[in-house]
Parts: sequence; structure tokens; C-alpha cells
Amino acid sequence: MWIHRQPWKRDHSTGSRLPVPELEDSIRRYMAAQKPLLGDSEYRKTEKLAKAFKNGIGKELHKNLIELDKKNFHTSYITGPWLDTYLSSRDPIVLNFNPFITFKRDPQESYNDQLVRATNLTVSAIKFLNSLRSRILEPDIYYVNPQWSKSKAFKRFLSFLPTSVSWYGAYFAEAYPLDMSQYVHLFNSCRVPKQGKDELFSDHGARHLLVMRNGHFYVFDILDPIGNILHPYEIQAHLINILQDEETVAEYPLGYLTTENRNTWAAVREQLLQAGNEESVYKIDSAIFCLCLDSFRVENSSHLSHCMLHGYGYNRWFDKSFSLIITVDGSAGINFEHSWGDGVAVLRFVNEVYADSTKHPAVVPRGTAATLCSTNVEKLQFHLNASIQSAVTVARQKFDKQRHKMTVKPFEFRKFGKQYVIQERMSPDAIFQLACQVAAYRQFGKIVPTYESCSTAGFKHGRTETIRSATVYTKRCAQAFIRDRKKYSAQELRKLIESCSKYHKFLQMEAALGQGFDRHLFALRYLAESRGDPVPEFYRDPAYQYINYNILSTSTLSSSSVFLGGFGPVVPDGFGIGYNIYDYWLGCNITSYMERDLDEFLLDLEGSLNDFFDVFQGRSLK
Ligand code: BUJ
Repeated sequence: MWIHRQPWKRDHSTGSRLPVPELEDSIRRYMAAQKPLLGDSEYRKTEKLAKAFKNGIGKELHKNLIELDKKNFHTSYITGPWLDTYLSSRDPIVLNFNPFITFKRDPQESYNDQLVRATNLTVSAIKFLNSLRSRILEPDIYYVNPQWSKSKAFKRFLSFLPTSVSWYGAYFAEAYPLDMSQYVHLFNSCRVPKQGKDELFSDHGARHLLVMRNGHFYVFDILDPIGNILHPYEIQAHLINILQDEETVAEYPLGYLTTENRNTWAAVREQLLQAGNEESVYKIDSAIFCLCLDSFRVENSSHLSHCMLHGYGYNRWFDKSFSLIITVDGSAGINFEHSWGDGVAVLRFVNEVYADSTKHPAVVPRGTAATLCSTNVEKLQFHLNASIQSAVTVARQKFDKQRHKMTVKPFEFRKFGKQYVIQERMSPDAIFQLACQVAAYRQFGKIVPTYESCSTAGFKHGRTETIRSATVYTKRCAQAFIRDRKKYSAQELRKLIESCSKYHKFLQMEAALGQGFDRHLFALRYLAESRGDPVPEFYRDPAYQYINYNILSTSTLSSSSVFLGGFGPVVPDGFGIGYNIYDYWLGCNITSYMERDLDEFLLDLEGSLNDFFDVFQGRSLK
């Protein structure tokens, strides 16, 4: 649910609507994804249940979903249910939902000073906000093959297509106009904990920035009443004022509360409001965004990931739509709340902010801010009774315990990257996914449920679809590489890899076109539940639960402004795998609650990639 204090809204969405797949297709795709995970008799049982669903209650639900979708022409069939699922989860959002993306360092080292970088990134972020508000932000177009899709011939070709199908035309030319409706939620927004289901709050009239430092909260107006940004050196003077304030961490840092179970936090928030803190809480919720100025240096990549994924708890407000975090050594990143939007929207923001802050920095090192006086910073004050104080202490203890269990490790593979794989006429994404499949097969002795996130931002209010990267092809390939590696020639193994790549590309295309099965089956279940029906037997099948217990949760992004990124595993015994395939190498950043298993997985991943390289080079496996 959205509460808009001041309606400022523009529908930056594309025209094409996310299709509701045919039920028959979804069941067929579901069964194909189940095949590598199930034994023969389990498969037959699941097949029976799927058939009964397709011809019975599923058919009725599907008809109902189509009718509903026709009535909700302004959006997509997945938007409401997907948002609802995020907001209804009672698990803490940190570690479980909020991902992070870090910026590369500024190429001019002196600009990585914490104060200089904080000022420049903040100014660039506000410039992005102003372009959005003045409607001059160019529409997002995702070009896969820019030479062809940016050409005049392509534009002419598109102009002949009716708008309802032009996105498909774009798909074939590999240029995608993306839905931009999520951007309205990027600024002045916050998730608000409520009993049972949270809400999203926005106040686009608010003009202040929230700054956190040592667990203390500060605000100052960064826009004037007509939306002009403060002079950069004035912003810097305010940040100096904040950095020179208290050295000690707040006695009861309220940020810990945002790491809590959502019902617990909702109850404490009520107490906070009743204790006379309404105005301060409102200033946090409505701030344009949250700037976290951390008081330590980052030691290495793993420390950087921990800092951006969860930090030490006290200097974060995880409910804000996003926080810009900057450490003493100038490492910078974004941690974002996930219910309002997806990686594509945040990545565009990150790319633009990085480019602007490095190409057109608003302030230079040793500028003139120190001579300006800053009087407009307000430090937020809170009245905390004993009950709130003890809630903060408990939240802190729980959070500290949980964060210590989390391991994050980066991994780099330098023998090949995108260019090499393309030259081998295969899909780089498919090869990385296959390497994960082979590694997991080696580690677990079986194929495990796998989730690869795929954006459906090509459609109006599209969000994501799942690519099921564990397939009958990857199973065959994993068995060949692990169980029977001596039996196959390099040429035969290459053929097996090729078939995985081809099928993966096909699944990827289906998912991007909204033709997966996950969101459709999810929406049918959601509909049954919202009608008050009992959950259909199809969903109570252990095989349905199993395929949704994703041991490997994966997501990729491609950007030259990003240094690292990541997110937590979605099951306690799984891995959260963020990866990027660069031109000449590839890398990933993996989270897990099981450090030893993660070390083993990384070794297996490296082993798989080395094997692939040998095969590509025509060498048989040893
Ligand atoms: O699928 C969805 O609906 C949303 C997903 C959910 N999940 C995270 C569980 C998969 N959300 C996203 O995919 C957003 C993720 C945003 C962060 C992605 C980070 C990947 C970058 C990694 C770069 C690693 C480079 C390492 C070099 C050593």
C-alpha cells in the first residue's frame, strides 16, 4: 500500500503489458524445471498433481487471473501480489532482502576523501532526482547490440510495428525500452513496519537529507522551496559540521530497530511515536535519502561487502528506500530496501551518479567549504523510555549474533571472460550458471534448486521472472564432468556445454518476455489465498516446496561503475551469488551462513571453470 502525502507522480512506464502465460505453457515449463530435481516416481506424482491442477482448480484460477488482469490495465498482474509478498514477510529485511551495490573508487584518488566523495555523490544523486522531476531523464533503453539497435534502420523498423508489439521487435533487435515506474519510489520513501504487513510511505514534498553518523541522526534542507539544490560547498559545510560532531556512538542507536523482525519493530515504532517522537520519525521517513557516514576504513573486499550488506547496525536505517554509505577511506555503496523496486532501477541510478560525480565533481579536494558556517543542520532528538531502550538492546544483540554468522567472499577467474565465450559462440551467462551447477553437483552430489533473477522491466510495471538454471542439460553435463569425466572426449564435452548454453539462452529469452512459470504459478496461488480458498494440493506437493527452496540464489549485473555487489542467501543452507562477466575475466561475490561449505563451493567453482577452459581449448580432462 502506498501513502502519498503529496502526489508527485509520473508514470514512467513502457506501454507493453506483461503477458499472463498460458496455463498449459506454465505447467509444461514447471515440469521441465522439476525434471532434473526429482527421481522418476516423485516426478510422476508431481506430474499427476500438475495435470489435475491444470484441468481443475488451476484452470478456474487462471481464468480469474485473466479477468482481473483485464480490469487492471494500468499495471501488471504481478505488481500487487509481488509487492504484497515483500511487505507481508515478517523476517528482518537486512541480510534477507536488502541487496547492496558498491561504486568503483573515483579514478582521481584525492577525490576519495570521505568528505569530498560524500559531497560529490550526494550532489550527483540530487541532480538525478531533479532530472527525474523535471522529466528530462532519458528513457531507459537496454542495448545488447548497440551498433544495430541504435541504427536508423532499426528505428525505422520499430516505427512500422504497432506499439503493442514493438517491444518484441525491440527484443529481436536486442534493444529494450525499460519500465521506469519504479523511480518515483527511489526518493523521499521509506518502508514502515506494521503488524502483519508493512506499508510504503512517500512524501515528495520533503526537501531534507538524512545523515547518519555514529548512530546519530541529522537533517538539513538540501533543496530550496522551488527545488534548487544548495550550493555544493554549503552541503559540504553541513557535512563537516556533522563529521565534527560526536565521536561516540549513540547510547541507544535506533537504527538497530530496523534490523528486527517486522512485527517486533512495528510494536516498538508505535511506542516511539507515543513517546513523543513523531516529528523526528517523520523526518527520517520522508528524507530524500539517507547518507551514512561511517567512521572506519574498509580493510578488504570482504569487509567492504559486510559493511554495505549489513554494516554494524547502528549507523543504518535499513527501511529507507536506499542509503548511500561512505566510509573513511571513501569506499561508497548503496544498500536498498527491495519491496519498491529492483536492481535495474537502482543500477541506472548508480551508473548515472558515478558518471556524474567523477566527470563533473561538484567540489574539489581542499575546497572552500571549511570557511562557510553551517547553522542549518538539525540533530534529531528522541525521547526513549525504558521499554524502547531495552528493545534497542535486544535488537542489537540479535543482529550482532546474526551478522557474525554471515560470510561473504569475492572470487575472480582470470582465464576467460565475455569476449572469449562469445568467440566460442556460447552465452557467457549460461557458462557461469553452468559452472555453478557443476560446482553444486560436485558438492552436494545432486542438482539443487536454483534461481536466477531476470528483469521483466521491458513491460509496464514489470518486475522480475525466474530463470531456472538447473536443467536436464546441466544435469547431464554435471554428471559428465564429475562422475564420468574420463569417459568423454573434449569434443563430446564441448557439445554438452553447448546444449546447456543454447537451452539457457532460450530460458533467458522466455523469462525476459514474461514467459517463465514462477510468477504465473505464484500469482495463481496468491489469488486462491486472497479468495480465502484452501491452498490447492498442487502447491502442497513437497516437490513444489523443494523447487522453491533455492540453494543457489543468483543475480548478475553488468556495469562499469560497479565494483562489488551482493545479497544474502534465501535459505539458511544456501548461497547468495552476485556475479558479473567482464570482457576478459569474470567474478562473483558469494554470501553464506556456512563458511566451510562456501570455501568448498568456491574451489569447485574454480575447478569447473578450469575444466570448461580445457574443453574450450580442446584438451581432454584429467
Ligand atoms: O529476483 C528478484 O525478484 C529480485 C532479486 C532477488 N535476489 C537477490 C534474491 C536474487 N534481486 C536482485 O537480483 C537484485 C540484486 C542486486 C545486486 C546484484 C549484485 C550483483 C553484482 C555482483 C558483482 C560481483 C563482481 C565480483 C568481482 C570480484
